[in-house]
Amino acid sequence: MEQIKIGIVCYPTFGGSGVVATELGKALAQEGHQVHFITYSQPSRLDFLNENVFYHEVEFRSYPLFEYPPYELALASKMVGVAMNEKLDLLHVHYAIPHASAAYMAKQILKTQGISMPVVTTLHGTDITLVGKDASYEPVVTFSINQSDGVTAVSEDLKRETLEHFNITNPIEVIPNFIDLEKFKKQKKDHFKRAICPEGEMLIVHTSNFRKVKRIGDVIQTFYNIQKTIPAKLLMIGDGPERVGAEQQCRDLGICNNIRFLGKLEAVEEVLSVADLFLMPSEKESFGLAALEAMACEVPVISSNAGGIPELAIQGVTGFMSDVGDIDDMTRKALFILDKNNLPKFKENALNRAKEFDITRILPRYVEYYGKIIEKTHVSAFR
Ligand code: GMT
Repeated sequence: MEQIKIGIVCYPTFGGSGVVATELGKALAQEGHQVHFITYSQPSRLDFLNENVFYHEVEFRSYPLFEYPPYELALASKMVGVAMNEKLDLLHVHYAIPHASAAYMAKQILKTQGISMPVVTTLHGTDITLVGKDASYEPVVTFSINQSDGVTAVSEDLKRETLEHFNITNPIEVIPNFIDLEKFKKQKKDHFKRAICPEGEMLIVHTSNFRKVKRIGDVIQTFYNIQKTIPAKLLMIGDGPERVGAEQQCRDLGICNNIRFLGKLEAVEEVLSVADLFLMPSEKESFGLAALEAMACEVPVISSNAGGIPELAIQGVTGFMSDVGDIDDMTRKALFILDKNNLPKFKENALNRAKEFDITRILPRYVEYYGKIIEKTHVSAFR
C-alpha cells in the first residue's frame, strides 16, 4: 500500500475529538503512513514513539494590541508550512471550529504556490450541536464544511443534525469512532478493586469533561438511589465546570464516603478494568466514546438515549438507555444489571459489541476515504 502523508489537526486535550484524532494518527503511523500532528501542545494520548509520527507545535505570540491572540491564523500558517516542507498529501482536521476554517485558509494559500491540498473535516459533536449552531459561528461553520474536500461525521445522528441545522451542499460520510482493543481491555487490578471496594461493593464509574451537557447531577442522583438498595461506590474521572456543584451535591446527600473524584487520569482503562457499571446520562452525545471505552473493558453502560448513543449501545444487551433526565428509570435498570445473576452476561455483551468498533475495522475506512478524496482533488485540479 502506498504511504500517505497526513497532517492531523486536533485539540490536544482530554476531549473525545482529540482522543479520536490522536489514536487515528497513531494507528495510521503503525500501518506505515506518515502522520504530522499540528496542534498547540502535545496531544495527551500521543504517548508513543514511532518513526512515522511527527509533532509540529503551533506557536502564537501575543502582542499588546491583541486582546485575543489570533490562533486560527497561526494555525493556518503552520499548516501551510508543514504541508509545503513535508509534502503532505492531505490535511485532516478534527472539530470544525476553528480547524476547518483555518484549513480553508491554508488551502487557498497553498493554491497560490501551485499546491492542491485536499482537506478532510471530521465533525465530532459539540462543534455542530452546541457551538457551531450559535449565530456567532454558524456562517463560518457552514462555509468551511462546504469548502472541505471531504466531510465525515462520527455517527448517523450527527450527520442528520448537521444536515438539519446547516445548509450543507457536501456529502457527509459516516465513519464511527473506534477503540484499540489492545489498549482498552480488562486488566487484572484486583488489589485496586479491594482498596476501593473493601466490602465487595459494586463499583460504578463515570468519566467526562464535567460540562453541563454531561448531566453530572444525574450521575450523582442515580448513584445515590442505587446505593440505597445495594452497597456501591462511585468513581468520578475527569474534571470541569460542574465538578464543584457535584461535590456539593454529594455533601448534601451525605454520600461523600462512597464517592471519589479522581480528576483527569491518563490510564482510564485501569479503573474501567475493575468497574461493574458505567453511567452516561448526557443531554447530548454524538457518539459516546467514553461508553465504548467502558464496554471494551467489559463494563455495561446505563446511558441516556441521546444523539448517537443508540448507534453504539444495544438496549437490554450492552446495558440500557433511558430518556434524558429519567433518573428513576436509570436506577431501576442499573439495579437490574447489577444483580449478580445478570451482570456477567451484560459484561460479556458489552465486550462483544465493542469488538465491532475495533480500530482494525474502522481504520481501513479512513484510509479508503483519504484515497478517494486525494484522487478527486487531483482530478479536479487538472481540469
Ligand atoms: O463530549 C465532549 O464534550 C467532548 C467532545 C469533543 O469534541 O471532544 O466529544 C464529542 O466527540 C467525541 C468523539 O467523537 C464523541 O464521542 C462525543 O460523543 C462528542 N460529545 C458530544 O457530542 C457532547
